[in-house]
Amino acid sequence: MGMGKTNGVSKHEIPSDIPAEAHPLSEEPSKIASNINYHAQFSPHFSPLKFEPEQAFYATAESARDRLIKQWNETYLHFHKSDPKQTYYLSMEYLQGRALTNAIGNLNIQDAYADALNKLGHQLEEIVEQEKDAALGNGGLGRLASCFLDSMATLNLPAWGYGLRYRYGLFKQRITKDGQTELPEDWLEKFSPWEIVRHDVVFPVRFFGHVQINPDGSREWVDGEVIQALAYDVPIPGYKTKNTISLRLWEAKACAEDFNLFQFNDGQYESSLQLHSSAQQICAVLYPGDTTENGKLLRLKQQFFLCSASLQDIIFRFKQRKDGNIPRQWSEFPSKVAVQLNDTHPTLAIPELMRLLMDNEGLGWDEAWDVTTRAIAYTNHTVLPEALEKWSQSVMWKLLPRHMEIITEIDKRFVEIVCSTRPDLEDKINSMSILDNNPQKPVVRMANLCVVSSHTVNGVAQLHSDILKADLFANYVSIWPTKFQNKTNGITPRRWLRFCNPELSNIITKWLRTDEWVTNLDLLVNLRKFADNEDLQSEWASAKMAKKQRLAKYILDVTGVSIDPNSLFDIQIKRIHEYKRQLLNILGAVYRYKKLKEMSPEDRAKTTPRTIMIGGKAFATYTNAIRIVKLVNDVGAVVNTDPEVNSYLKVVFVPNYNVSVAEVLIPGSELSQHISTAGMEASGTSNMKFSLNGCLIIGTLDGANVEIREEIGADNFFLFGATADEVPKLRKDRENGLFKPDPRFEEAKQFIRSGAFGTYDYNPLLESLESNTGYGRGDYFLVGHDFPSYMDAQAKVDEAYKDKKKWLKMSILSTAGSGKFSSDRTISQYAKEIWNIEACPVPFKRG
Ligand code: 26Q
Repeated sequence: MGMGKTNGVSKHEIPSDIPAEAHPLSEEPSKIASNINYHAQFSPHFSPLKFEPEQAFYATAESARDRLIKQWNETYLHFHKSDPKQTYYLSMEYLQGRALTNAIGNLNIQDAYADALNKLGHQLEEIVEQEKDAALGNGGLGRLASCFLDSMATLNLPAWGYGLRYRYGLFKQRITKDGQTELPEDWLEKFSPWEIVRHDVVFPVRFFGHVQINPDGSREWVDGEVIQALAYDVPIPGYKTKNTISLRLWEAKACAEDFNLFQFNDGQYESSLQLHSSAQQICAVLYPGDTTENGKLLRLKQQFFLCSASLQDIIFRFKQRKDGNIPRQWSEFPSKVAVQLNDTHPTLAIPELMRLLMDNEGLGWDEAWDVTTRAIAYTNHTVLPEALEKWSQSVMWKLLPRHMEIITEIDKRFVEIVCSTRPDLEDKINSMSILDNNPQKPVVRMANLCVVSSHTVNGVAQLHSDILKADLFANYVSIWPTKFQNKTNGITPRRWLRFCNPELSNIITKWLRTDEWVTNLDLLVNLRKFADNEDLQSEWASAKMAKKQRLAKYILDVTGVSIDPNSLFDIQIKRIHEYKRQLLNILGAVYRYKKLKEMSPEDRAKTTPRTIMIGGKAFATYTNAIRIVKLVNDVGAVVNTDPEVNSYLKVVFVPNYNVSVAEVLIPGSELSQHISTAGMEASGTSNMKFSLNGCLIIGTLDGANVEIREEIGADNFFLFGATADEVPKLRKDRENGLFKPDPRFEEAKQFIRSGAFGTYDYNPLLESLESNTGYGRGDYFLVGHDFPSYMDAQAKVDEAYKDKKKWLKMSILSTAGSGKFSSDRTISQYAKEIWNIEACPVPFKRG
C-alpha cells in the first residue's frame, strides 16, 4: 500500500481510503493518519503531490504539534489562573536535539503514530530520522538546560526556559584528510515545525546611547539603537502529564520605521537597512566557546538581548497577573518570580532588573536591590580560570552605560560594607570586588557580580561545589555561609533511556513489573537483586547486542569502517578539550597498537578485541583540540587497515557528534571514558547517560564520577589517576623537574614521533605533554602522571570483559545504581531548595 509509482513526482502515494481531514486530538491510528494527510495536503510548505519521508516527517510533526498546542494553551491558562510562583531559566544555550520521538513518547501515543504511518506507507523509525537536530548549544551546559526543561514539565512545575533563536546552531563537523572542517548548521533550512512565532510578544532592546538625568533627578537610558525582540515559543511536553511548558526563544528584528525608504530610493541600500543588518547579526550564530577568551561585542550584545527581552516579559506577566484590579506590590515579586542564571552568560539580568525597577517602575535603590537579590540565583559550571567571564569596562560603558552605573554602585556598596564590617578581609577585597580596576585591563568580573547579587549560588556536582567553596568563592563563604549549595546534575530518563533504548527499557519494565521507573528512577535499585539472574543477564546481553549492531551499522554508514559487534565497544564522546584528555585515550590506543604489533599471533588471539570510538567537536581556534582530532583520525587510518591487528583493535573517530548521534552511541556502549584531570570537570553528564544504559566507566575521581562510583559501587568502576587535592603538588613537582615518566608513556609518544601515523607535525601537541617547554604549560593536565594508572585500569577492563557473566552483572548494577542521576531529582531539589516553587498540575477533565 502506498508505495507505487504514480505521476513521477513521488514514490509514496497516500492511499485513497485515508481522507485529508483535521482530527487534531484523536488517538485512533486511522484518524491520526487522516490528520497527517491533512497537514501534508494543506500545509503551505511543500507541494501536496509529494509524500516522501521528508514531507511525511513535517506532516507528522505538525500533527503532533496540534496536540502540544492544545495542552500548552491549557497549561498557560492554568498557570495564569492559579498564579503560582514561577521559575524562569535563563540560558544562552539549549541542545534540544530532535523532538518528534520525545513529543509522541511524552504524549504516550507512540504506537498509534507508528500504526498511522504504516497506513500511510512509512515507518516511524525512518521518519524520525528526517528531523534535524536543534543544536543551539555547545555541550554539557546546553544539554543540561534541555534535560531540565523536560523534568520541569514532567514534574508539573510552573517554569519556563528563555533563550535565543540562533539562525545557525553549533557548526557541522566534517572530517577530511586534513582533520576537522567546520560548516554552518542550517537547522532552519526548511523550517522548524515546533516553534510558534508570537507576533504579539515583542519588546524593544536598546544598545549604546547615554544616560539622561531628568528634571526630577531620575536617570533614563536614551538614544543609541533599539532592536525588537520577537518571541518564538517551543512547546515542551511533560511525560504522561497535560503540563506542556514553553521554551521561549528570542529573535532580533528591526521594525519598519527603522527602514529608511528615502535612503533606499536614493540607492543607499546598505545604510537604509543598517539597523536591519545589525539586528540580523545578533541571532546569526551560536557562540562556540567552551573556554577560549574571545569574540567581544557581539557576544555581549547577545547576552544583553536575552536578558533584557526575558525580564521585560517576566515583568509584564507579573503585572498582568494581578488580583482583580489591585496592582501587584513590587515586594511580592520574589514570591512570584525565581530567575535562574545558567552560568554567568545571563549575568546582565541583574543590572537590567535593577534598571527596569528603578528607571521604569520608580523603585528606590534599596527596594530594587531587595527584589533583585531575592529573585535571582546563579549556577556555576566551571572552575577553569580562562572560562570565567570578564568583560572590558570600556566596552561595557559604550554598549550599556546605564548598566555600568548600576554595576559600579553595586560594587561600591559591596566593598564599603565588607571594609566596614570585615577588617579581616581587607587584603582580599581586591579579588572579591566586581570591578577589576587594573589600569592595564579594567574588567567586570561576571562571576563576582553573580555571587554578590544572588540569593543562592550552586555547583553542579558535590566535588565541584566543594571546590567552589574551598577555592574560587572561599572569601564569600565567610560572609554568606548559607548562600552556597550543591545541585548534582541529572539527565532525563525519557530521552536517555526510555526512548533511545526501548529494548533495555522493556526488559527493565518486565523485571520491575512496572514502568514507573520512567518518572521515579530510584526504582532501578530493585534490579540489584536480579543482577546474578541468568535469564535477566541473557535478555540484557541480547538488548546490548541489538544496540551494538545498530551502532556498527551507523559507523559503517558514516565512516566506511566496519567494526565487530563482538569486540568491546569503548566510547569517549564530548567536546574536544585538553582537560578532558582525549589525548590520554589516544596515547593509550597507540600503546595498545604497538604492543599488538609486537605480539605473536597466538598471544594476540588471547587479547580482548576492542573498538575505540572517539567523537566530539573542537572549537576552530583551539589549535591543540584541532590537532587531537587529526591525531585520532590518523591513528584510526593506520590501525584499521593493518591486517595483522585490525581484528583486535579499531580506532574510529565518530564525525559530527551531536544529541542524535549520542542517542545511537550510548545504548551500544560497554565501556566509556570520563578521564578528565581531577578537579577540572565540573560534573559531566554523559557519564550518567552511559551508566544508565548499562555501560561501565573508566574514570578519574572528578565531577559526578565520584557520586556515580558511590552509587554503583567501587567494584563496578574502573578508577585511576590523581585525586583533585593531589593535583596542585603534582604540577609543582612537574615544574621542578621531579617527575619521572613511565616508560610506556615515553614509548607511546615516541611511536607517534617516529611517523607511524603519518607526517603531520605532532610535535607541538606532544610537547604540551613535556615539562617546561615553549609550548603549553608543562603537561598541565597531568597526562604523563596518570598514564601508568590509566593503562593498569585498562588492563583490568580487558580481564573483566573476558568473564561475560561478571561483566553483565556489573552492567546491570550500573543501571541499577543510576537512579540518583535523573534530572527529575535535580529539578525537585532546585524547586525546593532554591526556587521555592510547587507543582501546578493541569487537571485532567472528564469526558
Ligand atoms: C564564555 C565566555 C565567552 C564565550 C563563551 C563562553 C562559554 C560558552 C559555553 C563558556 C562555557 C560554555 C560551556 C560550558 C559547559 O558546557 N560546561 C559544562 O557544563 C556541564 C553542565 O553542568 C558540566 O557537566 C560540565 O562538566 C561542564 O564542562
